[in-house]
Amino acid sequence: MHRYSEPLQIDEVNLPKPKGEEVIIKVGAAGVCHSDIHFMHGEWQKTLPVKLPLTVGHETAGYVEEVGESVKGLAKGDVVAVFGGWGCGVCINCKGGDEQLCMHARWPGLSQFDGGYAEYMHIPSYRFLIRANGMDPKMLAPLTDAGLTPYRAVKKIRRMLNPGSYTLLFGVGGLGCYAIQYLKLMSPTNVIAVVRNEGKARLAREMGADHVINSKTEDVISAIRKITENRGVDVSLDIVASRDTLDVGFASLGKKGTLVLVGLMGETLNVPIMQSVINEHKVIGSLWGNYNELAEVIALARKQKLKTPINQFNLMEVNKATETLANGKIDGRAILVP
Ligand code: FEH
Ligand code: ZN
Ligand code: ZN
Repeated sequence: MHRYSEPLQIDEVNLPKPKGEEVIIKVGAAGVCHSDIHFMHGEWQKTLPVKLPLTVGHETAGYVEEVGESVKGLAKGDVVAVFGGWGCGVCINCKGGDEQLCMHARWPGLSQFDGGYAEYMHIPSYRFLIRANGMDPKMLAPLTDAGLTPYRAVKKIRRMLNPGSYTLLFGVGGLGCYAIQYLKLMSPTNVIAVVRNEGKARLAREMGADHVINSKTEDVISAIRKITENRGVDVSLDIVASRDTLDVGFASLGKKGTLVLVGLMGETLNVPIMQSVINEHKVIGSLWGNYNELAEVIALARKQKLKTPINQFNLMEVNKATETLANGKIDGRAILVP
């Protein structure tokens, strides 16, 4: 990435020799995330200031290529998932196990560290890798972000759910496909997925949604009222978080309902004070996931419990992949394979 809002360039760049805890991996697959699109368009220059050029990509898996002399437990050829929440290891959040919330976060592909849109990737420490021999990097890479992010969010709210509860989901893209599966695997809730076209409706049903509402052909709020017999939903899990999904999601919350913010499309949330106080609403932000949660997601996938709908592009087609995603034409998760 040389300049914001311009196509990415394919460059030959130097690869450092790994020393100490460092590892070089051969990239097997790199997922393409909506956050990459926001980032590449310069929408986050203030929040995530970086010096360009930079290699993008924070959702990577591959094979150990070369290790530094202090690396433990990894050997050339091992299949590894890259935990992308690279933290300092010593701040209160890192020590608390939530490295993705590090006070000095150094996320690959979103900070001064080059990411996975490449043939090889330099990992500053083997502590950021999870060995997953026997798994295919093409299925593993999406788990490190699209799979991990909704997993953390569902873990935050699953104890609020019971067999009669309803969970509203906005966004049946890469993350939403996993969100539906986790909600059905980890809770007894009824999932209502809101989609914008028949392709996503089919995908939502395939992933296990109990109800699907097409916002292009139905009034979402009245459809939710009908499904929940006017009780409203217990949770609105918003993987999009745009102005209209937030407004509809909030309007659909029942008594003691919880809005979970995961998506980054919008900028602000309008909270109707009276409605939120008398109904005791909660709003929870959820960011990415931590190292242990990624290990749990990989364990789930290893037991073949997760479907991973992927769209494979060759690394050289990176601009076609990012454009297809930006135009909303990817069902599931797009991955780049060198
Ligand atoms: C990227 C940048 C900022 C916030 C969140 C993200 C996610 O895509 C990481 O999963
Ligand atoms: Zn992401
Ligand atoms: Zn830290």
